[in-house]
Amino acid sequence: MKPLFITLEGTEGVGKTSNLAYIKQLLDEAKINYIVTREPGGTPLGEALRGMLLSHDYKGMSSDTELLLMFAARAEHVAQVIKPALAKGQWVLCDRFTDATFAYQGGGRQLDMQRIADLENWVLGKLRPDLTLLLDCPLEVARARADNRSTPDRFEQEKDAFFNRVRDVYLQRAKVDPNRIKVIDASLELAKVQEQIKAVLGKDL
Ligand code: Z5A
Repeated sequence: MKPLFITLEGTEGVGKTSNLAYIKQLLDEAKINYIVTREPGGTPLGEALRGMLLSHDYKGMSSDTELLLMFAARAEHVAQVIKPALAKGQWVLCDRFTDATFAYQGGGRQLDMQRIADLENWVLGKLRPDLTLLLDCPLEVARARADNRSTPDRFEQEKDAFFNRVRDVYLQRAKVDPNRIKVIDASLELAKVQEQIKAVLGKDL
């Protein structure tokens, strides 16, 4: 079977980390050989860039710089981790990928979507996720969950309007590409969210 490249997306606090553990369990049960990784990050250089991207030390970072750092981290990640894993037959489970750039830098920061698409083509070539699980829930629900956690990072301090634009772009992308992007209602209790994930992933396991 062709190894799958699966990504997990959604606004902050929507439950990606919580559900990643469940997806790993499903893949283990199906005896799939896989790696788990994340963006921004996934390589030593990518993790260093992640530190800069999330840090309040760079509060005034321009949106173009932010976009280019996301893609610099991604270029390294794709070359060093994602493509080699897929070539070895390993599935790749990635916490956020390029849909996040369209949503956060395109929607949130309102950068030109075509410019992001050009960078996507340049950095990824033909590589695209096979399946994207978009965990979606209203902002108030995700915010209430995220608010229980530690100090907000540079993105988490953005205002509601920013996150509403992020969510809108994610949902628009799912509408345009429903075969790849599966919307999961993440406002429900965890067990119900997991049922939906199993229903989607079950087809490939
Ligand atoms: N970013 C970007 O701008 N452009 C890009 O191209 C990329 C990323 C790739 C870091 O991402 C930031 O990078 C991100 C976008 C930007 N910033 N933001 N915002 P990240 O993925 O590392 O950060 P995050 O979105 O804040 O994810 P997170 O902190 O890992 O949150 P989460 O994984 O979605 O949520 P969680 O930790 O699993 O759950 C939050 C809480 O809710 C926790 O207490 C859970 O126990 C609880 N929870 C989860 N599910 C449920 C349900 N169903 N019911 C009740 N409670 C629940």
